[in-house]
Amino acid sequence: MKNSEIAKVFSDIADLLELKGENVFKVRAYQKVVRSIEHLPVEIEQMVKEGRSLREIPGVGDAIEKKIIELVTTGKLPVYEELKTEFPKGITTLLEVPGIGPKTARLLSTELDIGSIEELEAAIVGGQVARLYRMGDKTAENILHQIQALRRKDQRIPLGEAMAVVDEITARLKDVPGLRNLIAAGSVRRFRETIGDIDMMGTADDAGKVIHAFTSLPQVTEVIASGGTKASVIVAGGLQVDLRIVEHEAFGSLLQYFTGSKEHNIVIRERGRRQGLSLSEYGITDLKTGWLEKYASEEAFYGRLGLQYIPPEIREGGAEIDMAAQGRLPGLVEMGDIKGDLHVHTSASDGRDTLEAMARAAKEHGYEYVVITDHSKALGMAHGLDTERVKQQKAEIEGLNRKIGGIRILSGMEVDIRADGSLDMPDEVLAGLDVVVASVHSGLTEGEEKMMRRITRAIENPNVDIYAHPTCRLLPGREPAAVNMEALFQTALRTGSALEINASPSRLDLKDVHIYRARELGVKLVMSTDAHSTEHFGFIRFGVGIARRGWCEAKDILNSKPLDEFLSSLKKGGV
Ligand code: DGT
Ligand code: CA
Ligand code: CA
Ligand code: ZN
Repeated sequence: MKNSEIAKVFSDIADLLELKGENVFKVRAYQKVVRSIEHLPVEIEQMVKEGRSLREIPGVGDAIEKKIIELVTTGKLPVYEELKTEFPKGITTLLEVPGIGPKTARLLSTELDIGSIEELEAAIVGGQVARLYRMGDKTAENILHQIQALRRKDQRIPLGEAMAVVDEITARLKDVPGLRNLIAAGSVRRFRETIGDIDMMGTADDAGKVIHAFTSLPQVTEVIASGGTKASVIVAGGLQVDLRIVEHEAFGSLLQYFTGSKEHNIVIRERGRRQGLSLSEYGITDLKTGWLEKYASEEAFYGRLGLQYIPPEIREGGAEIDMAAQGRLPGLVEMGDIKGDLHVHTSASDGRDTLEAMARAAKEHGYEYVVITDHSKALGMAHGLDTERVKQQKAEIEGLNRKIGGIRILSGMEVDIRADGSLDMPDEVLAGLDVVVASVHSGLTEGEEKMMRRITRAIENPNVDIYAHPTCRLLPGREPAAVNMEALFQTALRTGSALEINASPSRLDLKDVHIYRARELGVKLVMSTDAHSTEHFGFIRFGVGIARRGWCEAKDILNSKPLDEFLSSLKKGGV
C-alpha cells in the first residue's frame, strides 16, 4: 500500500468525522496526519516492514500508529469501513469541491441522491440544485465553476511546460510602463514537478494598463475574469494563468500569500495569530491596534513573525517553520554553486550539436568543467559509440582541451546497463574514461526483483561513478520503473556510487522526496542536465529547484566542488 493510498483513507476519515459533527480537534488531528504522510520521504510500508516506529511521523501517536499498521498489514481498517456505512456512498467526493461543506454535502446526498461529481454537475445543469432549500441559482452556479476549476486542476502539467509559458508571458509584459516585480508565485515558484495553474504577481504604477496588456496577449484563448487589479485567462493548451497587481509597498505579503503552499500558509497564519497578528495578502494587521502594516519584501514579512526568510521550495508546512524560528535553516544550493555538467550528449550519438559547440556552450554557462557522455553502442537508434569511436572521441577531447581554454573537458560515457546488469562496454575502456555514467534504457516494465538485481550489479562495477536518471520515469507519460529506492540508496552508499539528479524537465529524476531521503542518508548526489543541445544547459535551474525541495546545500552535490575535489570524491577517486 502506497503512502498516497494510506493518506486517502485518513483524509476520508477526517471528512466523515467532520460530516458527523465530531470535535474539530479530532478532525484536525487526522488532517495533520494526512499532510505528514503526503510529504513523507519514505514509504510507510517499508517502515512497517523494518519494524520502525511510526511515531516519528509528525502527528502520529499511539492510536493512529496502530491504525496505520493495521491498514498496511491487512489492507483494511474496520473503523473506516464502519464510518463509511453511516453515510451515503460518494459523499466524501462531494467535499472535494471547494465551497461544499458537510451541511451542503449531506443535503445534496439525502435530497437528490447525488454521490459523484458527474451527478452533481448534471443536477446543477438540470436546475434541481438551485431549487434546494437555501441554495439558489447563484450558489449552484458557483459550485459549477468550482467543479470546472477542479477538473482543470486535475490535469496538472509538467513544470517545464508551465515555466515556458511563464517565460513567454514575462518577456511580453516586461516593457509595459510602470510594471515591476513580475514573477510567478504558487507551485511554479516552489518548483513542484507538476502545476495546476500559474499565479503571476507584480506591482505597477497603473494596474489597469498591465491587466489590459495581459488579457490581450496573443496566447490567451479565453478571458475568464478581468478587473482593475486582477485577471484570469486560459492560454493555448488549456492552462489557466492568474495575474494580480498591487502597489509596490505591498508586494512582500502578496507574494508570500500566493506562493503557498497552502499548508505552509496555514501554519504561518496560526503562528501570527498567537502573536496577536492577522496575516493576509495585503499585509499584517496588529489585532490590538487594528493597524495594517505593509511589507514590500518577503524577508521583512517573515522577519515580523520572528522567522528567517524561508525559501519557496521548502514551504511545505513542515519542519521549515520551527527551523526558521530557531535561525537554523540551511543555505540551500544555488545555480552559481554548480561547477560543471556531468551528463552531456553530442552529435556523435543522439545530441544535436557538435562536441566543440557543447564544450563552448558549457564554458559560456560559466562552468569549470564538463563531462561528455554519449551513449554506448547498444542504443543503435541513438547511434551509440563502440570501443573504436570512444578512442577517437577521447583524442578529439584532448585536442579541444588544447584549443579551448577556460574550461576542462572530461571524457565520459553514458553506458547502457544490459538486462542482466552487465555494461555495454568493456571494463578496460571504461577504466580509461574520466567519469562513467550508467543508466537503463530498456526493459523498464520488469518487476522489482529483476530490476534491482540488474541495477545493483551495474553500480557494483568499480568503473561506474554515477547511476543516472534512477527511476527512468518521463514527465509526462512514463511511470517510474519498479526501483526499490531504499535498497538503491543502500547500494549506492555501500559502493560509493553517486546518484544523478537529472535536471531535464521531462525527467526530474531523482525526484524531490527521493533527493531528500538520499541526502539524509548521506548518499553521494550529482546534478546534470542530460543536455542534447546547447540550450539544454539551461535545464540546470530545474535540477537546482528540486534539489532545494530536497533541502540540499551546495556541499551535498558533488559537482559543486572544484575539479580536483570533484574527481577525488567519485568512486574511482580520480584515478
Ligand atoms: P497548483 O496551482 O495546484 O499547482 O498549486 P498552487 O500552490 O499554485 O495553488 P493555487 O494556484 O491554488 O494557489 C496559489 C497559492 O495561493 C497557494 O499555494 C496558497 C495561496 N492560496 C490559494 N487559495 C488559498 C486559500 O484559500 N487560503 C490560503 N491561505 N491560501 C490560499
Ligand atoms: Ca497555482
Ligand atoms: Ca491559482
Ligand atoms: Zn543521457
